[in-house]
Amino acid sequence: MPTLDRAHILPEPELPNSAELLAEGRQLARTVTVGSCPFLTAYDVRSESAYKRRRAAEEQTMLHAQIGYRSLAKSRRAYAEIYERLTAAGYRVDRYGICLDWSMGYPAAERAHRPRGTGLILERAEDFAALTRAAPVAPHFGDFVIGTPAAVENTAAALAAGATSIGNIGQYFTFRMPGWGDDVRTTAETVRAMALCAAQPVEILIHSNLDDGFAALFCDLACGIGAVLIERHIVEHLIGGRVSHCYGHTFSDPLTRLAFQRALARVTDTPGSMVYGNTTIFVAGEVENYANLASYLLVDIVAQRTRPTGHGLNPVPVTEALHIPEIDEVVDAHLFANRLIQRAAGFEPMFDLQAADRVADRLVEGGRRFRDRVLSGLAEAGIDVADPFELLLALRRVGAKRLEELFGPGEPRAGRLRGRAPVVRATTVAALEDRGGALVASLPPPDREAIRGADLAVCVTCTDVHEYGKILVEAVLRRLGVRVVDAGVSADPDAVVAQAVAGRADAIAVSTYSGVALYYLQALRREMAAASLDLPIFIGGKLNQIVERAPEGGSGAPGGSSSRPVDVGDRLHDLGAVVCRQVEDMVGELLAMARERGQ
Ligand code: B12
Repeated sequence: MPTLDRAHILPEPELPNSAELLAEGRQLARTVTVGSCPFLTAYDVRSESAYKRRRAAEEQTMLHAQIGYRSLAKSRRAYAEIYERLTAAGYRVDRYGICLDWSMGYPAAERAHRPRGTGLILERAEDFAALTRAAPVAPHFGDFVIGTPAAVENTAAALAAGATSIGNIGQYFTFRMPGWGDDVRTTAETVRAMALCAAQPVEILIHSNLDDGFAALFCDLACGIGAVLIERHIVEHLIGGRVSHCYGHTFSDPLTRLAFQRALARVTDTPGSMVYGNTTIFVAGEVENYANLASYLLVDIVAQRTRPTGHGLNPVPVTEALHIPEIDEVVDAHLFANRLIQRAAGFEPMFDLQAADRVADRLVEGGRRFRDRVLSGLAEAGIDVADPFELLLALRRVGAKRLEELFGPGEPRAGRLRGRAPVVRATTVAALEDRGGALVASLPPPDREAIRGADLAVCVTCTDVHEYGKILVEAVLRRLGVRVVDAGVSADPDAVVAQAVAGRADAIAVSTYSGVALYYLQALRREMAAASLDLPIFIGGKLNQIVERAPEGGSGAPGGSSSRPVDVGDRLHDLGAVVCRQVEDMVGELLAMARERGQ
């Protein structure tokens, strides 16, 4: 396998200087400081980490609710109402994860004409404080603040609003906003923003959701612990801040979920931000989702009781897979969680913590090996791994898959995912591969052979960080003998068209989840017309968008003021796309194409 080379990773003759970026961030800390907010006042603490340490010492289980609606008024109502209703029921919500829209990552001055997703947009710095003023609950600005081109301005607004937990380093590594290609600026702003946090007189938790970052894509869970160690190296050793980790979305196996928490406790003593709900196991049925909720929360409750790490636990509303949960649904999930915490009191003796610790041993050992190999491999390639800017940008550009292939701690094994036997198998990517295999195996053999014999090629892409739909589609195509032309992740339509042309694709497959389905398809159609390319388009995922009013002149730019996204499947169909609610819909079309070719 070819090794890494600086000339390919960082070809720019000149890059921003880390020492200057750090100095600028520190300088800014003279004027930008942590403002007051009801949470800090009510609990008489200077930061959330002090609160977390206190609660952990009292052996209290903390809870995290995720909120963020397009409308600020509704988000403020949620901030107040969830707190009031849980307090009235005799319970407590410790923190709110404020789910900003991804378009908040564009610098404010450039936001007006950019696309938008489905989340909360705070137009002015005062809006951050208007939200945190609404109740004595710790504000956690965990998305699209640090790690984006708007990192400094958003971090300053979050600090001034009294937030002392701000993220997200995980997103820095994987997220790219549509039309934004300047990763040098994104990285420079990220380093400045982290220096601004590190220079505060109170402890700021620089949050990283591992699942938002590389961890969701690693096939070896030990690489997730490796990512924690690499991020500690950057944030704590090179920048002087404190990094606080979140995991959970993709941790579906109870034993490894528990083991990961215990491994994390061994490699860092900074309080964790939250353990995210296991969202990837949620299905359409609300009743079934109560079982899903209980299955992962019980593990998390026992984990915190037996080894408190300061994380808030996140009960995911049972409607999460269907829509952005309403206020009532968030309250219900928290009532459920509080009751479960009470009922879980007698469960600890039934857990085999030694079994979890044996897995944790392997995670920690493998994670350390991964960190060491990544850092020495990058150093050999000519990257200065003591320079936070260089190291961040190099990691982002090399990406999770290649890092794991080159430096994963597992033994090399031909034919395995990433070419290695994992130290501890991560469930998600492997499960998608298995699902793809099962789907193909279930097809009638003549259909499989017809597609196999047709020599088809499909250009596959996804519009945002959600990559699982793409991985599943690729797994199915590969097993059907269809050549995959990979147009990458978070790819802009012009790049997809270029890739489809270069790879002589017979169709384009788009997976999309970020609430821009219509906008994206319209842009893709324009690019295809410009390149005189006429191919079938398969589109699947979360096919919705906030549409303010019927788009005029066919521009389709996403609207702003209405609050809920709507399904745009019919409109995608009218634009000539094959709307795929499941992968089988694409397979049927491929079969028709294959038969046509065979005639
Ligand atoms: C996993 C997940 C994540 C992971 C993604 C990991 C990764 N690297 O891929 C992580 C944690 C990173 C994530 C992040 C976010 N997420 Co998310 N995420 C999900 C989740 C739980 C599952 C989506 C998924 O991957 N499913 C797996 C696929 C294989 O299954 P499926 O969706 O059922 O798809 C089927 C078909 O649609 C089809 N299919 C899919 N694509 C295609 C394409 C083609 C061509 C074909 C033929 C078929 C096809 O295949 C499947 C089988 O039939 C959904 C909620 C849900 N349960 O759907 C939210 C969800 C998609 N996320 C959401 C949001 C808002 C976000 C964030 C913006 C939140 C935030 N503010 O931070 C961030 C994104 C930014 C970032 N960098 O962090 C929202 C989207 C809202 C909307 N559009 O209305 C959802 C719906 C959650 C919610 N209820 O609010 N997320």
